[in-house]
Amino acid sequence: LRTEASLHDAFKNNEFLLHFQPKFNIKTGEVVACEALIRWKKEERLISPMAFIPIAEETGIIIPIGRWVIEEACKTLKHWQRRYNVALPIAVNVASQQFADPSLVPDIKQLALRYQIEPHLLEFEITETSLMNDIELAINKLEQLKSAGFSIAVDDFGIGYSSLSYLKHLPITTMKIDRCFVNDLPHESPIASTILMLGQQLNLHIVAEGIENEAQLNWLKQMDCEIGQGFYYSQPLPLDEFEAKYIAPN
Ligand code: G
Ligand code: G
Ligand code: MN
Ligand code: NA
Repeated sequence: LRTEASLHDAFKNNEFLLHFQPKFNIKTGEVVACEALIRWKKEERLISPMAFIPIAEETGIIIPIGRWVIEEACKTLKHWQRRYNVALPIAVNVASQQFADPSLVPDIKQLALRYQIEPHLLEFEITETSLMNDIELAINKLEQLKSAGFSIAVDDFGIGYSSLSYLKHLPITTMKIDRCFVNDLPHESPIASTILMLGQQLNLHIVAEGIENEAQLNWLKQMDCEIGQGFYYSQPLPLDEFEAKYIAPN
């Protein structure tokens, strides 16, 4: 039962973990970053965030869980640096309610300081809808994060209700094209190509998410889309598998 009480227990009992999905430079095929994705390990079974993040948001427990995700990402960055001398950026997802929390920015700065993380190695993925809830507040928070050196991606771009006129005022570094538009490629391409052009004009890094086949990848490559992520490249992987494949391959 995924109630608030069971989420509290899961948190207390350390039942959450992160999987990592690589992001690739589409042109060169190199791994350039990764996204951390939370999982709940309950009696040897992995529960998808789709089954508990909405409840965590409703009940507010998303705040400590989200903070745990950021701290875990910091620990992982530190571990990669110390053990392998590798600096691969990690992106974490920030829920709407977490983004609205006044302690988010100070918490992030404190964690980065405590773990001595170069801020550009941490990226925050925030959905278009969270940003548009309160645009003035969003601009203010993003400015604090960006001036401290963190990277910011608009997640699931194109499916929210973002007003294009505000986009240029948002201090973001990256735009992630929602996977539903990638899914339509290569035959149905007007939205993907429009988002790509928009991102290129705004000088943003662009990530196409949800790449599942070669035809989609080829279309994106031909359109000079910079970064790709999806099952065609790799599923999200447990830390040890991710490290063996992408951090310290031999
Ligand atoms: O990992 P998966 O593809 O099953 O994720 C499903 C959804 O859960 C996605 O929308 C993803 O953004 C979200 N999600 C995954 N990990 C986190 C997390 O740590 N925090 C938040 N807020 N959402 C997450
Ligand atoms: O919303 P967000 O972009 O954070 O979504 C991350 C989710 O997308 C994770 O649940 C991850 O498992 C999923 N995902 C990653 N690559 C693919 C893909 O190629 N196809 C589909 N359908 N989902 C994907
Ligand atoms: Mn994401
Ligand atoms: Na997304």
